[in-house]
Amino acid sequence: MGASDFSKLPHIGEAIRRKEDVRFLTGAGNYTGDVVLANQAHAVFLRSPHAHAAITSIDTAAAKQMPGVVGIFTGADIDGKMGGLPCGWQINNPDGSPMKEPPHPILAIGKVRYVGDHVAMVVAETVEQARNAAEAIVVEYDVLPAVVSLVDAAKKTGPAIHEAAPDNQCYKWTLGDKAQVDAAFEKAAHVTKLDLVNNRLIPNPIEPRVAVAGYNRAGDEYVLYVANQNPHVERLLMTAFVLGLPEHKVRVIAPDVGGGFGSKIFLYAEDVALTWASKQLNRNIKWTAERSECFLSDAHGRDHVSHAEMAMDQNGKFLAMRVHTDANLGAYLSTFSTAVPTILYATLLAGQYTTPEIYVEVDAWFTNTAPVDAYRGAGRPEATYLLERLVTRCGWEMGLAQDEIRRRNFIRDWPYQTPVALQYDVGDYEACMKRAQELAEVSGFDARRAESEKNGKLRGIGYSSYIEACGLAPSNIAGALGARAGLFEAGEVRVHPTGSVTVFTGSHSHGQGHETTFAQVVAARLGIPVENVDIVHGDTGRIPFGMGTYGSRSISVGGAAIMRALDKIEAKAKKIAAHLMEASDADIDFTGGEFSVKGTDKKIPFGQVALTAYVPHNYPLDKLEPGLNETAFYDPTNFTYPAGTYICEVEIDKATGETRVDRFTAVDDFGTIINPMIVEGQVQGGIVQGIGQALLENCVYDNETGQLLTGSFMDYAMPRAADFPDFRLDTICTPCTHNPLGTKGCGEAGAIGSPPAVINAVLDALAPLGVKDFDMPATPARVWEAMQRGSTTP
Ligand code: MCN
Repeated sequence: MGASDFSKLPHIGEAIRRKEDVRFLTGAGNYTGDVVLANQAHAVFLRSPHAHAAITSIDTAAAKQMPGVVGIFTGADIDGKMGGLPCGWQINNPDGSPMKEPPHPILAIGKVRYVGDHVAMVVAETVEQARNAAEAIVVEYDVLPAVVSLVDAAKKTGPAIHEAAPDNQCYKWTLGDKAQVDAAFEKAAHVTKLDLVNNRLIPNPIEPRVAVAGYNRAGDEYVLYVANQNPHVERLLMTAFVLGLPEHKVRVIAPDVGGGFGSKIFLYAEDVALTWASKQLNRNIKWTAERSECFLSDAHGRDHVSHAEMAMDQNGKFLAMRVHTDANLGAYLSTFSTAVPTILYATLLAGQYTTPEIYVEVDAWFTNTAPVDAYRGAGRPEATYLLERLVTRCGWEMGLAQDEIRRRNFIRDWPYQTPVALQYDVGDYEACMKRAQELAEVSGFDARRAESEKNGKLRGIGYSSYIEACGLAPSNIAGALGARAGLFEAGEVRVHPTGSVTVFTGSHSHGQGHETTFAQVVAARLGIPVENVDIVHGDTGRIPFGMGTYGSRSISVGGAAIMRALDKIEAKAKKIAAHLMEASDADIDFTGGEFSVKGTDKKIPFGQVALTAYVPHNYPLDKLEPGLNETAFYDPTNFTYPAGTYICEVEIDKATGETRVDRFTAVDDFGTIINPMIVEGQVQGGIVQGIGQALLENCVYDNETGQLLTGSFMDYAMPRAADFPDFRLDTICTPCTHNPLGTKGCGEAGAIGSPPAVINAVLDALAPLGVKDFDMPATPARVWEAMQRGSTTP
């Protein structure tokens, strides 16, 4: 079935309430924290108090004698018994040499490299006993100078964090033709330059990381319950790269998960240590991160310092762009860390514009900070922030309004091959911006600004026209760009004899509502009620295979795999229907849940075919197997390219610098929409996270000691509902041309598009004071300080 026919089916585009919410809202969710295994012990991790130190000795003797202690493990106990945590993406330097890939031990061996690094694991009968014993471990450290900030790392003067990377550089990576870009700059009528920082963020999902590992001696089998976004990948990495176990001996279950935002994609040391120790101690073991451990040791996000330049002709038409970015990878390579500032970032720097030449250079550095990896948007927010700040500044310098500079450079022909490796299939950027301007009531802005002025406030308006590559998959593209695994998705559709359906998907839902939207897809195709479809996810023991959820890929890749399985179901069901109605397979139509014979009034319902599949009394069994159960894998040919224009209006208190978002408008193109209510929720959540980065959130380490200064919610400000106006949201639709649903991902758009809209608005408000530059977050203190320094900024 083609995307166009699919979009017209009942249930598609219907704002059905989330099926899963009944269980979540009535306290019936089943999270890893709810899992209690028999004979369960508890683990606590002793973490490094230093950013960089040699471990001179560890004495666990007294701790081992503490009440309730079952076992204590240090780096020495695991050394040689397992591998380190793997990195899933290979990046090469311009000369073809591979990136530096130092070992990432499960428990520190000889040295600690960030505050929070794992020094020992204590297992005891209770959490309190484990904590007491951890405090009794005596560790002697020889404290070393630390390299904390990106700026310091890039100077290459700091102490080496890893032997394998003596100058702390992991890789240099380039994209584009430097000579051609430089030549284009020579011919430019005007060059706009911009320095900017993309602030470091801490993910903070509501549910902390948590895991329960179990070992069954009878079958020499393991089970790991874990708050994770991609259980099959977790199992693959853990068994193949770290523990050397046969994959089928480990079952990974990610039950209900209370948010991840990317931070639960990765294989973490705790998951491996627990699984391994469960066999050593022949005990089931549970670990739950405390909130302060989440701050210290969940992989952080962003942390770029960049310089960007745009060359233009006299009309503001973009001729070429040049970008240099320093990216912080933290102390070790987390699972997807190396792909974030490269493939997921630089390839999006064309944005919505026809810039013919782009050259990007990325230097990636190790520092004595927590590992940095994908966080909602992963590389694409960093690209959008840079580009949309730069474009707005180009407009200001050329005397062009924010919409005009964009309009003059929008891509209008599809498919469009960018100079940075991607081919956009379809879009309508002008229509998005036009609708956003209507919804934002842009024409009334001057009057609103005058009104604000009367009240002692500055008002500014900011635009951001983002694009993202999501539906992260195409294995052929990802493989060519360095992925060490395929990025397809799998799905199984099991039609039961009574006509109800269970779907097993490799996608994982941790807040995105898959149990509803995937059921809508299946119900629409089979013409059955949505209630008759159950979605199973997050269990390697029940689902054929899966690559999990990230990069807004689930509906477009996981949903498409289910569509493929449904194609097979339909083909087989038609054979059964043909047999029942004594017609030929080719004469059978299937619409609205009924099979009919073309040109006749013969018809039978789907339920009758489902029953017959399992009661095949008069079947030609030599030609048709019983059962109606199909599995499919789907690997798309391209990414999907959602895009949109966001318009933000802020009001700034002149006396205090307090910035309030007064209006926020977002118009997105997600192609065909399965459930507009769920999509709206996704967009709202993303915008809140993006505005959080722009106004409030900032991860700060002490630059000397490497101590995390924003290690609690007292110091790390999360956005709250009261910080926001009602958002003005709408969508346009240009269906994706290459997946059978016509969908484009929506799960990250809000977080990608919103930060530059907010900061462009802040700068617009501050422009009368001469402020030209500003880095996130726009806290009152920073805005006030910018107002004081005014035109002294570069
Ligand atoms: N959808 C739709 N029509 C479309 C596109 C999507 O109805 N055209 C629906 C989908 O069926 C799905 C939801 O919207 O129910 C999101 O779909 P999609 O864009 O495919 O994104 P994923 O399901 O793959 O989710 C991943 C994305 C990412 S990468 C992050 S990070 C993120 C996000 O989703 N983390 C979240 N949203 C989150 N929401 C919650 N509550 N918690 C998180 O941790």
